[in-house]
Amino acid sequence: MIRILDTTTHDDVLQILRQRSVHRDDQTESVVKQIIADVRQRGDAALLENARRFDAQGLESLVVSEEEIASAVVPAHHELAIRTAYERVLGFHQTQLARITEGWIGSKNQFRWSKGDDPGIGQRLLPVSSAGVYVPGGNATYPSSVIMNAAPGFAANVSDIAVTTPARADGTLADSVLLALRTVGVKRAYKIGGAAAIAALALGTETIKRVDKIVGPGNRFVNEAKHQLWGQVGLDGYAGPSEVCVLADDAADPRFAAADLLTQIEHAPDNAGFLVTLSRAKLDQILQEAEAQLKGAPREATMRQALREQSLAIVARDLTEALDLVNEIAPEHLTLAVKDPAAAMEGVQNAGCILLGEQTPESAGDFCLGASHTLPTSGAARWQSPVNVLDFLKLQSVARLSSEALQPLIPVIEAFGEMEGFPTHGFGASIRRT
Ligand code: HSO
Ligand code: ZN
Repeated sequence: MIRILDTTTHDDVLQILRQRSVHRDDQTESVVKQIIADVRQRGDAALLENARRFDAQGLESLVVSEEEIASAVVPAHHELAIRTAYERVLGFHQTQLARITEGWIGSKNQFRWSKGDDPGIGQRLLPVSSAGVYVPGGNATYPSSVIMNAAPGFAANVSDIAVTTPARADGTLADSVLLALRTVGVKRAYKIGGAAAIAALALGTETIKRVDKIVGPGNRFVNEAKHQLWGQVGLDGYAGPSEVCVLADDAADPRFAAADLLTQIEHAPDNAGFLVTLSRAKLDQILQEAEAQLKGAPREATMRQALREQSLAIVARDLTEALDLVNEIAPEHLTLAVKDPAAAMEGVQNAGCILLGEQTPESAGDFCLGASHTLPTSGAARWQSPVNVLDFLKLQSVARLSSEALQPLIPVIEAFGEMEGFPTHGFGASIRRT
């Protein structure tokens, strides 16, 4: 059911893993190009047409009304879960902001540090004015994604956060999504999905004010739209189909390892599970257990397809080689089901979220640990971070020199002016010589 690789052919395995990359194709590219051009030209009319075609035939308005948000009702335990997750995610990112700005001057939405007399030479850190959050819809409902993308933005003190998400076929949003919007405190929300939503947030329409930064996971259309709108708006990076890599040594409990492997491929058939073990016997045990857990699961067909088409199981010779493979995979989620997970983590260079030990289920990361579940996928963990407060903040460089501080720099500026053939640059300094 899953392709099994053996690292006696180490280089071949590496070659297979290195083929992983962000998905792009010509057809998606041209469809998305048209959608963006249409939104640019016709604004709301294009959005409504798009939403009626793909999501809700009878959709009347793109706007999620205040009444809709205010009147959402969910069972008490769902409400408690949403509140718990929100508080944990907000708290996690508020702590991150406090850590980052320790020793800086200022608070809330203006921080700065400088070397020399204030302001001297230093940096300012401030939130972007507005952000847009994309929440996927389609074959699932994602209240958690409202929390995981908007709460870090509020923790960064962005005052204007807009959310877009596709409506259901009857034109409504799920109560759980509405309640998440209410809990997090989102004031602007729109019923539009896919590439059109990203175009609307980036370019603005009559109804949707454009934002400075967009975050949130999405399908290939969403990611292609982000790619094409680069330079028009700030973007978080690539967060596509979900993945998990479970690294299990011989002591790992196969029931837990199998459960974590299957969790992530429940989303869609293009999701991937990677299993790396240190022996064939452990690999077989875990796969046998996975088979048992799969049988009769509500999304069994999806999971089987993901296992067959996207997933890999690999037997490594030892932990060092296993960690090498993990770093090649650069998985979105990494479960370390090994005797000493903290020591193993020291060898992990590339992974979006590392889940240590047997009592840290992958799904805790998806829903309520505190860190955002919007993570780099498809190998982007080599360079990209999870969504976090820094996505909503920007730095400015600031400088104020005194005459004494400037004087020794004048020959430097003049010299560069000479080297680069820009005498006027040099003169800007020479004119201030005392
Ligand atoms: N696994 C997804 C997040 C998610 N799972 C939302 C369930 N709902 C990306 O980390
Ligand atoms: Zn998930």
